Amino acid sequence: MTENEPGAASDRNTHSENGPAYRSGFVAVVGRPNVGKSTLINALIGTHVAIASSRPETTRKAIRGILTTDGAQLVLVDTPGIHRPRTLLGQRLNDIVDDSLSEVDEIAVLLPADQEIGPGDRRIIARLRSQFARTSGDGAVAWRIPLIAIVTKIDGLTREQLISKMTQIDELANFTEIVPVSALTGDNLDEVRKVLIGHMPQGPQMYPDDQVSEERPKESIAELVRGAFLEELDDELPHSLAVVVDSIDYPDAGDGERGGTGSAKAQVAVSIYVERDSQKPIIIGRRAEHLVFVKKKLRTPVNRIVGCKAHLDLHVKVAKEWQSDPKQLERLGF
Ligand SMILES: Nc1nc2c(ncn2[C@@H]2O[C@H](COP(=O)(O)OP(=O)(O)OP(=O)(O)O)[C@@H](O)[C@H]2O)c(=O)[nH]1
Ligand SMILES: [Mg+2]
Repeated sequence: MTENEPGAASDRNTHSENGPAYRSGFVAVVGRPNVGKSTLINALIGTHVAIASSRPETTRKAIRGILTTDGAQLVLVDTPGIHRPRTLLGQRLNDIVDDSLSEVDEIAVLLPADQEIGPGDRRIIARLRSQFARTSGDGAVAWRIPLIAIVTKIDGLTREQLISKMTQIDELANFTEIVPVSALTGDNLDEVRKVLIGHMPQGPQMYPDDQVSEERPKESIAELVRGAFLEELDDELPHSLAVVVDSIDYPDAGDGERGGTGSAKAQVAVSIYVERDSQKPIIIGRRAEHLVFVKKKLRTPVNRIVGCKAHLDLHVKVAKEWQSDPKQLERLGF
């Protein structure tokens, strides 16, 4: 049997003596702002790894969520929504998407069922074409890695509407596969997992079974705090927020044992930056009500991340016009 004999290579790639081989790799999850990327990743993994909100441009970093099944491990890379940037921050966010596309095994393009396909979607496809399309000798265009279209938010659509949507998406590009889903109701989530795993190359398990994210404690807590404020504040202000966890001070081993129940707490120092002085009181709220709400809401998840009881110390600060200032952006981690 030669290397080139039909079937030989593919058999070796997908099966071992003990059944199907383990598959693993990276999936970039891309799409316009607000199409449901972060919500879908949380639903696929079954736990909260990325913040999601009704406001566009919620995600600002390539958060890596880890989905582990019996036969595969996928690293789902959440990305900021691709959009026309209005600020330096916007440009940086688009750059983050470019970076996260550079070394992936598969791309999931999300298109929302409740909106028409628009110029934003076409721009994204054009960009992916320039980077990932390959024209073969006979002029046919193929993708260098699988490009899966995921039709999100299908709850609320009739069957006819969904079929028509799938047809339009099929005409948008020659996707490797198109799969509809509702992250809200869980409808077809299993199929999305199956499709994404099915197109992964063979590879080893990279993370322990119970690890759901690659974020470090400081990063996870900063995102949780920003997410809680996004939820609590109902105007344009959330866009002006940047959150940095400056330090986590763990109690000494001796302190934790005092009284037998671990009365000493870890101290988590958090800076919340706004763009202007006038925004500070809005973030803090009357009688500090927003700070109190956020601390209360995050008590349990922060304790879990830190690994013991923790006290969140929230400081609201001003970083003048940070979204357009290269120095400030760098300081804030962009
Ligand atoms: N009806 C419905 N709403 C959804 C679904 N998935 C997400 N949403 C809502 O869509 C909004 C945006 O969700 P996100 O997951 O934050 O979207 P995103 O694409 O990550 O947004 P950016 O990070 O800003 O690019 C939120 O209000 C979600 O609740 C779904 O399956 N059905
Ligand atoms: Mg997001």
